[in-house]
Amino acid sequence: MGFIAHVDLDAFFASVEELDHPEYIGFPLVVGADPKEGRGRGVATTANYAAREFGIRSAMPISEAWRRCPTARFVKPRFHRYQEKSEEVFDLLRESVDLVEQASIDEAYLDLSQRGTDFPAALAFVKALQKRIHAKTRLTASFGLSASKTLSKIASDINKPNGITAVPPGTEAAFLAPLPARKIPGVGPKTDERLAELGIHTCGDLAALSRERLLDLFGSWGPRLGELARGVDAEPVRSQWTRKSAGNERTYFQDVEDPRVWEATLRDLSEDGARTLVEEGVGARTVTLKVRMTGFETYTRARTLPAPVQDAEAILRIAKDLLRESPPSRAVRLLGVRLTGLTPGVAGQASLRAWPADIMGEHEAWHSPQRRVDEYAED
Ligand code: TTP
Ligand code: MG
Repeated sequence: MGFIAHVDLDAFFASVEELDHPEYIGFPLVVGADPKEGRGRGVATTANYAAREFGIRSAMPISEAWRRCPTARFVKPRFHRYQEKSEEVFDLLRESVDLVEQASIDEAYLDLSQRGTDFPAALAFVKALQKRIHAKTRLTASFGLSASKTLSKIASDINKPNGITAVPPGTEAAFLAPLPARKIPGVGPKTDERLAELGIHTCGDLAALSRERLLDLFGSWGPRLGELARGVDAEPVRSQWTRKSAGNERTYFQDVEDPRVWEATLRDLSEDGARTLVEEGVGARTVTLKVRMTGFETYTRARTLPAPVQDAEAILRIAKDLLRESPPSRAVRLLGVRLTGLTPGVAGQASLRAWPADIMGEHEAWHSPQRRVDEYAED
C-alpha cells in the first residue's frame, strides 16, 4: 500500500499579503471587496488567523466581516500575485513528487506510492517537503498523510497552520470516528442537518449505519458516504486537473427590478460561459441559474439536457426559461449562470487552465475567483 499526502497552504491570500507587507503581520487582515464601512456588497475571500478570531471566514459577506471587526485591515485581492506564488509552490511539488494533482490554487494531492510502503519514511518525506516549501516560498503549508485522498484531505485541515496530521494504516476508522460527519468532503450544511435530525453527528455514527439504511437515506451516494466515514477510498491521484464547471456570476451595484436588465446580464453571462466552453473544447450537459434577491435569499434552478450545448444562444435560452419558470419575488442582487456536466466536445480534451475554476473543491464550487473578480469590479 502506498500513501497519499494532501497539502493546503495556510490562509493563502492573506499570507501572501503578509509576505509582501510585513507591517500587516499580527493584526486582523481581510482580503476581499471594499467593506465601505459596512455597506460594501462583495465577500471576503479569506482572512488571516488574527481576523479569524473575530469569526471572519471565507465567502462571508464583506459587510458582516466589517461588523465583526471594523478595525481590521481590508485589502483587495491581487489574483496575479497569488497565482505567481501558487506556481512557485507547484513547481517545487512537481520537482519533488512524481504525481501531483492540483485541486485548487493552494491545494494538491501528492501520490507517494513510488516512494514505498514505509509509513515513517513517508512522514519524514512530508516533514522535509513542508520545510522546503517554506524555505523556497516563505509560505506555510499544512499536510495530511494517509493511504487515501479523502482521509488526507480531512487530516490536512486538523493541524493548521503549519501542521502535519498523519493517519497510519490500520487506524483510519478510529481516527475518523470522533470527527463531525461534516468533515467528509461532500457533506454540506444540508446533508449535515439531515444527519443531525437522525441523531448522526460523527463519522463513527455514520460508519455504524448499514448499507441498506444508507441507500435508503441518501440513494446511491449513501454507501459511498459510509465507506468514506470508515476511511475507505480508492480514488487515485490524477495528475491532470480537468475543469468541472464553467460560468460566472454578477452582483449588481444596486438591486435590480427590471427584467430587461436581468436578460442583458444573462446574455453576458451566457456568452462568457460559452467562451470558456469553446476554449476548453467541451460542451455542457447542465445549465444552472442562480438568483440572489434583496436580503441575500438565494435560489438555483438547473436543467440537464439530452445533448451538450456549447453556444451562447442555446445557454441563454435555457437560462431565460429557468428564470421565467421561477421568477424572483423581489429585486435581484446577483445573477449567475453555471455550466456543469462538461464533456469533451468538438476540439478534443479539457485542459489545465492557469486559474482553476473550482477553488472551493469539488462539491461547493460555486464561487471561483474568476467569478469573484466580477464582484470586486464594482468598487
Ligand atoms: P482555502 O485553502 O480554503 O483557505 P485559506 O488558505 O485562506 O485558509 P486555510 O488556512 O484554512 O487553508 O482557500 C485558499 C484561497 O482561496 C484563500 O486564501 C482565498 C481563496 N478563496 C476564495 O477566494 N473564496 C472562498 O470562498 C475560499 C474558501 C477561498
Ligand atoms: Mg488553504
